[in-house]
Amino acid sequence: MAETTGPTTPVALVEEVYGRYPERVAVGRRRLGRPLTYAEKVLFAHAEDPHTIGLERGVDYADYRPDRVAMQDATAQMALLQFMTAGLPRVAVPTTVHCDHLIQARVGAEIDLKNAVDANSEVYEFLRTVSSKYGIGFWKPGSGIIHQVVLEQYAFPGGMMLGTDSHTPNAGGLGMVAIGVGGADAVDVMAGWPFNTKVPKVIGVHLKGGLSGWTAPKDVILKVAGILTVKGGTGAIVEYFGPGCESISATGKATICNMGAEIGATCSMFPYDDRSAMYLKATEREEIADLANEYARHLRIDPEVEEEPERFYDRVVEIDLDQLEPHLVGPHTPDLDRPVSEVRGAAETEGYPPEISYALVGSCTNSSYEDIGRAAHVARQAKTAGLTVRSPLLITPGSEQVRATIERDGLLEDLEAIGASVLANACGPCIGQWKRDDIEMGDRNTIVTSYNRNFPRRNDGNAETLAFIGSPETVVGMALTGRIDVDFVHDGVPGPDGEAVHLEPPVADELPAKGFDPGDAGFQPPARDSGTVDVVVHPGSERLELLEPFAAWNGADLTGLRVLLKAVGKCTTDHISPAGPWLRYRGHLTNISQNLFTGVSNAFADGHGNGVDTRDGSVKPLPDLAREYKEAGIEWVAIGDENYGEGSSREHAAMEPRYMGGRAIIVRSFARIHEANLKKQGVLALTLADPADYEKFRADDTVDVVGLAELAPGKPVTVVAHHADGSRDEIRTTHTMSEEHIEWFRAGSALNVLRQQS
Ligand code: MIC
Ligand code: SF4
Repeated sequence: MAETTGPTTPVALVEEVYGRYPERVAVGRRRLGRPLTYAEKVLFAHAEDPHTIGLERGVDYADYRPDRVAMQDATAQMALLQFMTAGLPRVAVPTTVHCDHLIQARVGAEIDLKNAVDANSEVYEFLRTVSSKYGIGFWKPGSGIIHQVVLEQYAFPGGMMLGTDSHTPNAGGLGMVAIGVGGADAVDVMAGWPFNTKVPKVIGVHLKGGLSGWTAPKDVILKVAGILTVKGGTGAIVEYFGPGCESISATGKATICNMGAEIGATCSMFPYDDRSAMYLKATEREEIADLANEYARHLRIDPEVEEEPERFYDRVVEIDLDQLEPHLVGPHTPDLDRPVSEVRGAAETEGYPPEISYALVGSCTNSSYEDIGRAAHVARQAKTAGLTVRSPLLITPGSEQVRATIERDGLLEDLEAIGASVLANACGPCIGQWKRDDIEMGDRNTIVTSYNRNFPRRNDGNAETLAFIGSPETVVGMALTGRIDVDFVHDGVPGPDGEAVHLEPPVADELPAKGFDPGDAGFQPPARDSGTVDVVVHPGSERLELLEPFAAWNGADLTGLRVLLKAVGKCTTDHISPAGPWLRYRGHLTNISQNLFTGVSNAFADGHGNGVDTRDGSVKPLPDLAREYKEAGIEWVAIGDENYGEGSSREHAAMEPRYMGGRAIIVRSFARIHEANLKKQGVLALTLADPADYEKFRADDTVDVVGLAELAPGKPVTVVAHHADGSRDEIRTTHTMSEEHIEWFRAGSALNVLRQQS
């Protein structure tokens, strides 16, 4: 049991983990009869039992023991409300909470932070006390974005962690298996249970050559996203290898791993190298670097794998960094990739508004010292040439440590000198926490960001905002031209006198020469005596609500279910349970359920978020329809398309349907975290055996899900759609439920099982 959770990973923990490597890696090699990828070594080192753990990648389920758990404020509320009901005294593994998602960008860092503290005081107080009581470390608002803080303080090569945020894989930049999960998965581990998941496949990305010029780490992942697409990484760990790795800083590697979430990967990771050691030293973890050096041969792939990658990876992708150009992806999806040099043509053909209304640098994926340094180098050159930004430029530093350091080193000043504004150390516009006054809802406009997501409505709630993603230096270059149809890399930036100004490729220190300035760090350790801490959830609160258990399965087949909706095309968690203003209700299931499916395009009703009440044919907002069905005791299913639930780890997207009477979600394919979240909440997550059967569901069907008494791993489930004209279709679906997952369905949710057993 964890003593207590501190502000950094104790060396003893790392030592204990490394101590297991030699024997466990040997067991892995022996059992598999072959050399190992790096991901496999980390997984064997964290297996519940390396001698019996399932071996078949993409097939077997396995139990792992992660070293730590991290949660951000928007997901921690629901996770901790669940943990509280388990009746346990303390968390069983080191765990931290980070306050970053609830800060709205409006005026600038200081005022925005103060406003957030006022506006969210009830939630912050809940998170602070609940953390203190259960042995969890608490990072207060303003301390930074979870993934940056984790990289700076907690990540270590060869470790394994879970985080209730899909960009948790950021820590893969330091060689960690860091997996984004829903709150219920985190609750298991905090409760002392293993993390159960399918043994991941392993995709190898072979990096040849080296990064240089305008090409940044971001461009590597934008390219990979273009190759693998938003579902190409599903069920797989993406492991980078080859000589190109050493040309990328640790924080650059983290950028690449962070955005691996956008291709659906379980996580991404880089091998341990000198750049990792440098980063560990710069962040005052020299002892961990020394230990990692001692175990270095385990913290990378076996040499045989490097020689013949095709034999050992499920798929190999090759990227020649010498040839890689700066890229820009979007709009609306992170896998629509183009070199910056081709954006002009695309803007003309596709009719994207060429003027950039805003340029934004930062977010958990691109806000390191090096990122800001490269952006600042571009800014300095621009200033010398007499340029200022032609589009407003907003900067969000990733952590208080980065902010204090870039301020001390004058980098913020460089950016401000060309007209940039600095926002609080938080997610801000990346998660729709952005109050823009320059446009009306519905105005079509273009923004460029160095963020990781660009789904419609994501940043400002406006479906007509087209968001493009590039590296920080690309975003600053574009802010200078103010247009996406100017190739600033090759053609330069129009200068004050009309002559083109040619900017030199950015150069910056990857780590601060004078060391990091911690700033006002903001860590609060948990109480030693939890008995002294009261956790208050006010009964009438609109922000927090204690959870009632979902009802257990009554043993009968599900019959007469209505089809609440049939989602057409992309249906991300931002469509199912949008963020932005709704982040306010992340601790209140009843209130947040009023956003259910509001972003979805439904085959049966026009616009977004509408559905047909099959009782009288009227069209109404989906949350209202779901609530009316619930009140009338009518249960329902939702039908989805490919990669349903892509995006966030927010389990609200699974809890809300469950709470509102949804019993099954039937789709062409699922995104990993969302499928796991549905199963945890006792919702049947069913995949159409024949994707064409999607067409068979009609608005006025009633649906049965039959044979549930014989529900078994690997056994298809029959869904019967009864059409209004009296005809019917029997549709075969598959599922990924193990015995344990079936138990959750029967009990009503995984939490109900935990409650019974604890
Ligand atoms: C996101 O980037 O979408 C978020 C907001 O960080 C989410 C978590 C959440 O919805 O709270 C994620 O990526 O998991
Ligand atoms: Fe925050 Fe955006 Fe990163 Fe999500 S992707 S953790 S919202 S900065």
